[in-house]
Amino acid sequence: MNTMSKFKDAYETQGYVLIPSCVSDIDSLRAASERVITKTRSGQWPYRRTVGRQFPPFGEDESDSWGVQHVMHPDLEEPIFSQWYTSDDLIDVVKDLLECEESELQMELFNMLINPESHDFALRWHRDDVRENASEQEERAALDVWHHGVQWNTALYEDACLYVVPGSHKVPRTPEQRSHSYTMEAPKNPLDMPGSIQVILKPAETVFYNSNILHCATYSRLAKRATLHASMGSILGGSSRARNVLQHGLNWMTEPRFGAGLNERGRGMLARLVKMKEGTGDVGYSLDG
Ligand SMILES: O=C(O)CCC(=O)C(=O)O
Ligand SMILES: [Fe+2]
Repeated sequence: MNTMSKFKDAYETQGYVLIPSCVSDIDSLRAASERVITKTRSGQWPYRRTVGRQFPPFGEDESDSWGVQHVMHPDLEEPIFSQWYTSDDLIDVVKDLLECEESELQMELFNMLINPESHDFALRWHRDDVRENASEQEERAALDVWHHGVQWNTALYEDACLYVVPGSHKVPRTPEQRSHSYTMEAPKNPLDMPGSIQVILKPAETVFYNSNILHCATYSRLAKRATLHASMGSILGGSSRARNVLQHGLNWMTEPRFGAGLNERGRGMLARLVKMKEGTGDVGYSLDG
């Protein structure tokens, strides 16, 4: 079995896979990240994830941030992010994991997850697009559908924030797992969840995952985090990606100046996203809180 088919096998059976080599220029990505983090923490960049809100829509009041939204936005003037998002380093992996052609890939989210500065924070156990109060039947129906998107975290510094339950992307929760994920509260100890593991990424490592894997995360104000957090989908899923992606507010991507700054591959991927967006009404939000 070649390396990529081993990765793909792990991704399919476990719902996640660690890949060491999707970043060739970590220094430039780190430098751009530092500039963007500074803008976010100083209030110059309004699109951020605020402490106290786990899922979109994120509030504006809290001053502490645990994420920077829309790092490819032209107002940030950091073209390295879209260059990397459309690079062979990533596209080759994503195509294989999604089992699609490059001409079917659609541009989606690209955010960054950072440590809050003055509060510890955490996300409860969840699947990104299935509510915690879904019945076993509803959960099974949602998980049985082939997932036409992949999400990833690429660590620019060591990152031990994320926890997952391997294999849970395909099966409903056991009653015990349900009791740990029915609450809106973040867990005191994530490893109390039956079957859970902590995902530890070394700098430049990436975890690709099915965002409907059962997962949670904890954020310490004392552990530096700058982790690129992105997703890509394939058009084969029709509008099945719409809510997951569009709830983050992507109107800025339809401005001509964004497309003008992309390479040809990026413009094709963007055009496919815009087409999906045009065919979709109000998507609402996947999760509360
Ligand atoms: O912090 C992380 O790595 C996970 C974030 C997450 O699960 C989410 O934004 O839904
Ligand atoms: Fe999530």
